[in-house]
Amino acid sequence: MNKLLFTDKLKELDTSNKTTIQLYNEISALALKCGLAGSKAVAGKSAYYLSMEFLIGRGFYNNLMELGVIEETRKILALKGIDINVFEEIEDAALGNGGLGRLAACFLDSAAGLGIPLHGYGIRYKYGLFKQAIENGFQVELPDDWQRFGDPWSIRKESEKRVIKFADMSVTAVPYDMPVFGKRVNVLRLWQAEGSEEAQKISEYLYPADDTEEGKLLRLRQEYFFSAAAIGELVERHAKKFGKRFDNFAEYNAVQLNDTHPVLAIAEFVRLLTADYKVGFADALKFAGQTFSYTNHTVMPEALEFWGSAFVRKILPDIYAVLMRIFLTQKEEFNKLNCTFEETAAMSLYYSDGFSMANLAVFVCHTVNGVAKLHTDILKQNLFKTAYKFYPDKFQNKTNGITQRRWLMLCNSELSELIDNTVGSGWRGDISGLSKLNGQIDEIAKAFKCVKSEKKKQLFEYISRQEGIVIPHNFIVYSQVKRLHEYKRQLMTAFAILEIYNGLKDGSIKNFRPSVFVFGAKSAPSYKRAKAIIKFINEIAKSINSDEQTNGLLKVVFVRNYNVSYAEKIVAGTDVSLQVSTAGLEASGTGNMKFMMNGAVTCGTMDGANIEIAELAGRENNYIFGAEVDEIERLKADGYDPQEYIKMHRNAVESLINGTFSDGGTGCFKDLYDSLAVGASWHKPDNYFVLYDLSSYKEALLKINSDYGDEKAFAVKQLKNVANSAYFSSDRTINEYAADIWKII
Ligand code: 26Q
Repeated sequence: MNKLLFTDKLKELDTSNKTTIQLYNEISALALKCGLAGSKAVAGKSAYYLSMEFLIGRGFYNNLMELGVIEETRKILALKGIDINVFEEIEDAALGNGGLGRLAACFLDSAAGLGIPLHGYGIRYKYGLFKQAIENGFQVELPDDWQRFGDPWSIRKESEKRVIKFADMSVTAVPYDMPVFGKRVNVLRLWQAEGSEEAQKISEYLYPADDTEEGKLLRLRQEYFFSAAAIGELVERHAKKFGKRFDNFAEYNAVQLNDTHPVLAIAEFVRLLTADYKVGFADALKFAGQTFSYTNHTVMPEALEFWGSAFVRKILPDIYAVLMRIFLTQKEEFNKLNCTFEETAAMSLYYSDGFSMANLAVFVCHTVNGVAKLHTDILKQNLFKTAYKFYPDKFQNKTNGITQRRWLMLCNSELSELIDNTVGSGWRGDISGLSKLNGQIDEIAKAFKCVKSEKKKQLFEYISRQEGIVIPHNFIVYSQVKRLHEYKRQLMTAFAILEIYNGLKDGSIKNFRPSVFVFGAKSAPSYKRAKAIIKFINEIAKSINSDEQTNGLLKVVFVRNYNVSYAEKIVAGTDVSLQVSTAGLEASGTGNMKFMMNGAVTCGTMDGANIEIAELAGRENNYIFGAEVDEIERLKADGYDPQEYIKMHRNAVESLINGTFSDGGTGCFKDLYDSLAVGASWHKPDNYFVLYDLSSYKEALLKINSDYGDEKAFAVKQLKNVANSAYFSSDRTINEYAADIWKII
């Protein structure tokens, strides 16, 4: 990057009479040009991250920071009378649903930062994750037309387009490259579908993590479309260099499959090698095994991709044939291994007349990883138990991480400066330096408190502008921001708030310090109960916020359209991070890490990475409550009956059906009530143990509230979290992938 060239050009830029969008496009284009100046290709091995989602967030500030010119840009623009913050009106690209997509973005950032050649492959959706409006307390979805501001960070590579063939149509895949800046410049290559109207539909919109059958065919097309484009390109590039020799393919290419969504890439690789390059089937499958590795991100059965065989045969007959052939190979191998009938069934890629993408991935890939210690253990003991018995060496843990560049340096420059002033700025280059803070915590507790107050003030100002809710500066901030799902238990937080509110009203809770609960969450559009929970929280917020007897003590905010940019503000301005999933169900969580790094204590269950957070920052510096995995298993085995808990929490639970809150006549609150009391669809009553954990949750929240009274001691707890958060940098995670899975460092 030629910084001087950039700043000179920026100084020369005529900014008069230009709209914010014009300026945004011009400055971005300039930075892009300067940023690309130093990029170079690698001669050796590269890794490729195939993902249906990249939740990159706003590129402008992050890219300027990575290029090392954000401060100069701020100053130069200020001289021209422009506040750099005006570009916040440019919305961020939300090409992902949640954790899995954001992780992909953090990984790309870390790899570039570390100088590791890792490139992303995905889909350039015309519409990203829907924008969320709240009308009368209900979620309403609006299209996210993110390209309407232009897309100055992408470069269309017309000459590198490819044709992807389905039985009933051909589609052109046109690559758009987004550079990822750091020690080296890597590329996120997103494919756009072009051709007939039908063809264009393939990259029209992102699936909003739904578990419905609707539109499944289009999703299958999406998955094949981008996997085939990526694999086609890698294979062709290799063939150009080495002729028809593929025994060395894995010496140059490592392909990471981000969950089951891109797993068809394996079949496409085998199809290509056998059909176009005359490689024998067994060899092609062997080379695939050397090349591919698979990450599992969820144990929820409805999120594991399973394709009906008629579906696949109809639009991808050659892929169908390859899958069947891999299935035969599996059967032979399982016979040799003397697997029982049950064991064979458990590992088969083909059953119930369909294909399990998870079983295909586990069979072929050289490595399978979970995303937190507990999650990997669950994969070994439950989901992939049989495969673990026969192929134990395939399994690894890679606890997730987050990039400290976006999630600390960019979103919390005040805390970053305090760290600089305390231990020097070495941590900016090597995050492990954060741990030096451990020796100085007492000394900086007061200064930390000031930083937190400042970040809370900024958050409150933003919330007041966006949501029209005013929060006084002294409020403790408890936040639960993540996708809305029953297993994440936002409903449990809602009930806990109601009980605290009732306790304040009837005087049973005394000495309560003013607190605000901040929620941010999108629900999949067709997930009825999740949408009902959003309405319920909004009804509670309306009623509590307008109660003058208590609203000096308790407030509830449901922020609209929670996204990466909102998250940057919330993680910095939060005191207490709520991570309360049913034990065993949250694979890792990554929001928990962002909050920790910004000095929030975790109020959470022993689930996902919470366990590792509590281990590293000290259980005494966090608030762990609720049933652990063993206990949940036992409850399930013994037949859990929530009736006695419904009685115990009657006031809160019955507010769903006794008219305290209105669901606008939809009956959706009654559905929620039924899901707790009698079960719903294929769920047992209180399937996620909301009522079982509610009492201990409320106690934990009240304990935090009381501990907060000792300001110094509480700041020390928060700082202990900051000081021990380096492990959760995605730099550490990516180094582990690069060394243990891709073997490129
Ligand atoms: C499946 C079928 C049809 C349509 C959509 C989907 C689908 C889409 C997205 C299924 C799952 C997802 C996303 C899963 C996800 O985000 N998992 C999260 O991954 C994070 C990163 O590893 C973890 O931290 C979270 O715990 C995990 O929930």
